[in-house]
Amino acid sequence: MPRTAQASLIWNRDAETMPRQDLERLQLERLRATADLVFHKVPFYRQSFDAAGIRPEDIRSLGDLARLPLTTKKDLRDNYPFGLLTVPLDAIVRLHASSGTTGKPTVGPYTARDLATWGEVMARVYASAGVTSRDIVHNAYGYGLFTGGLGFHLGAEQVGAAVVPASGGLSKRQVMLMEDFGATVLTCTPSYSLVLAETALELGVDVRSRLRLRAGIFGAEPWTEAMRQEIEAKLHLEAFDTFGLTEMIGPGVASECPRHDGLHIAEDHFLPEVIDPDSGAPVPDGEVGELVFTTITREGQPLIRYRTRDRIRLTREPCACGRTLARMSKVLGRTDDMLIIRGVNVYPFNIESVVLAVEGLEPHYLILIDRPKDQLDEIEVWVEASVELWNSGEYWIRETEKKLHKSLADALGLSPRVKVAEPHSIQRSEGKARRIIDKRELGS
Ligand code: DLL
Repeated sequence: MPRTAQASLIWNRDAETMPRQDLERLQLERLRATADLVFHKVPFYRQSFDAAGIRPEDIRSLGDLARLPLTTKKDLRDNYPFGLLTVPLDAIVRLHASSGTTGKPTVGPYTARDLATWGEVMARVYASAGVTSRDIVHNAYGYGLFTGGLGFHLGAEQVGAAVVPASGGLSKRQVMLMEDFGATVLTCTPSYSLVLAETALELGVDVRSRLRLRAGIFGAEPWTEAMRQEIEAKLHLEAFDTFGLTEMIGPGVASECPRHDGLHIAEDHFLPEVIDPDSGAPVPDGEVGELVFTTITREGQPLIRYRTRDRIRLTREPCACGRTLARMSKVLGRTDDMLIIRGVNVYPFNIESVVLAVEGLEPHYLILIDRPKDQLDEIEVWVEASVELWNSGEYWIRETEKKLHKSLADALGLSPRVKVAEPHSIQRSEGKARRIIDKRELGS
């Protein structure tokens, strides 16, 4: 059994356990103030409110939220870099950005008050994983423009923990520091946590006896329950899922409590909705749809009904932990990462669960999509063998390939090519893992 986190704490009991009625009253008040602010300060929003035929004073209930215009990533790009600010630049004290794979990055500007909000919501993330001033937090999220490093840094300081600003990379050194400093909490992407586990193994550092990790707070990329089990077993800690995006504030938007039954959304700051990505119509609680957020306390760059493209389910049932805040499911993929292979819809997220259920395989995999000239699309899944499987010889490797093929074919409804690859042959990532190579996009 992995070590478990300390008893969970509730950082801001008033906010996190507020009766729903009171919460909704607060949300409405803050929504109205935000709508008023953007309408009067941001030309883009004045135009889009006008086009939708709504004015801030028309918002009388939370139900009116659906009448407001949606904001998309394209709108952010069109107003790059500072077109959506509500304050003059001299009130901005920090600028983050997310590295778009194409074109300009998405900008995250903060006023001093926005930074204070970030510290508050990040403190909640740590507290719900049981982190206190007695902890040593090894923070291996990347420091820099990415919000992961500095966001987790800020929150650790807020709860009074000792934070080690390790950032990503130099994994051997990281293992040494975790051992020498006695880190009790690890924060990084789930894929990088596996790199650290693997590095410890290589160095002969026994995770159980020589490291003191108790909790890990992992996010910034999708990961399955099967991956959680792998990480908990390999690092001997309790793994918490944590969610956020640059456009909202960075990490701190939603995070798990020890029930691990959904991620509590800091709903007093970020108002969630779930919509049908095609029609834009609201989707009832419990059903999968696209997550949409409105910031209701941001000062520098508030966003109205921002389409995250993340697919989730929402529940507003109170949690056994005492929090009344709505919970989102793990991210089940993105509306833009669905692959269509020979007409079949394939979500990469589903591939991970299948891969990890096959014995002898490691949680390192790659999905390759190709369209050979004048032929149909092909999908190929490569997964690394464990050292034991690799050493057991050709026969067992082929048998495992057959099993993998059958499980994937059953789950996906099409017949992928599979390859059980040599240990350590798939490139590791220090931040967000890139597991899909779509050669169709590369025009080959
Ligand atoms: O990834 C912020 C963050 C840092 C979150 C550290 C958690 C921990 P961006 O780089 O703007 O911000 O990417 C945001 O990453 O829309 C999701 O698609 C994905 N994402 C973030 N957290 C999770 C998660 C940060 N826990 C985008 N599970 C989001 C799945 C996640 N996907």
